[in-house]
Amino acid sequence: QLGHLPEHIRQKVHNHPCYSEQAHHYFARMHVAVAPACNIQCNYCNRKYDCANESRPGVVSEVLSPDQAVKKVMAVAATIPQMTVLGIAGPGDPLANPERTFDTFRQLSEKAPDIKLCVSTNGLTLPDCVEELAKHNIDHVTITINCVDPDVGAKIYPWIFWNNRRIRGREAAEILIAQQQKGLEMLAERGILVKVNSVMIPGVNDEHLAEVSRIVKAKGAFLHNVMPLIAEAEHGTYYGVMGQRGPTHEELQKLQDQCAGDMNMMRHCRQCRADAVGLLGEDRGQEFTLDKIEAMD
Ligand code: CLF
Ligand code: SF4
Repeated sequence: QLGHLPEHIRQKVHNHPCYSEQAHHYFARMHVAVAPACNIQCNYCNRKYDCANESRPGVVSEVLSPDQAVKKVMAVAATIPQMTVLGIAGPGDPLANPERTFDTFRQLSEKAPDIKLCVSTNGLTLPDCVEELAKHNIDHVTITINCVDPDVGAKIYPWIFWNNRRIRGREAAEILIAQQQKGLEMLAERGILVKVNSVMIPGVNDEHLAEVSRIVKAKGAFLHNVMPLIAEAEHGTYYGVMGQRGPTHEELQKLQDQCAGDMNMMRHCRQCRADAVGLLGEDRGQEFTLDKIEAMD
């Protein structure tokens, strides 16, 4: 599966469980939930739970300080040798909490230089963070891009918080889309691998995502991950006042197949929690709660 990739890219993905389908059978990732705040509102997010752009919604992760997070990573690394990747994916937006996120990355790049660092973002402040991401040798960035058309975006994002004020409607979507696309171009230019996550929302962006896929590919994204909206009361998610449903398995697969003609598609995403630990689909987080880590000292 990886044979066709140039050697320098193969090196970056061969042990990353999300970027290589093959790797996910053997290598594990962990997330640390150091990023509570968010700078946008997605209609499908009710804020009480983990960021639904990347993490499994409907669960609440225990927020850690950067110091606690580093302690946890060191404890997990000592217990699970297959753990190759540390990701920050919530519970809010990692780049809306830059001090906490970059303090964690800085400490880890010093204490555990062999662990790959990974981050997932809605992209609003991404262009301002590219320099800093490159400084910490971050090779893998996920941007959640649900649209490239502000009219579609206005149905997904009621507002963004931008330059100290709240901006609503089409204007908000326009700014968010421009920032996401600029961030993607800047990362691609530096050779940082970009995965694009899109949340498929039937009746809102389902017919638009094939175009999103073409555009992000043209701008140098490495991988596209179309994820289903999980719109169930028990997951704490909802779709505004529209009562939007999630796609069926068949609808999701059809769209993934449609995009696959143009783009590498990720099909093994498990929509993990913001504090997930272990192989994809496995969650060993309960073995590494803070009280247990403190007790390991
Ligand atoms: Fe985490 Fe995301 Fe990095 Fe992977 S998860 S920050 S790229 S290390 Fe992976 Fe989980 Fe899907 Fe995310 S299976 S939700 S794609
Ligand atoms: Fe919620 Fe994530 Fe959207 Fe922020 S980016 S509103 S945390 S789903």
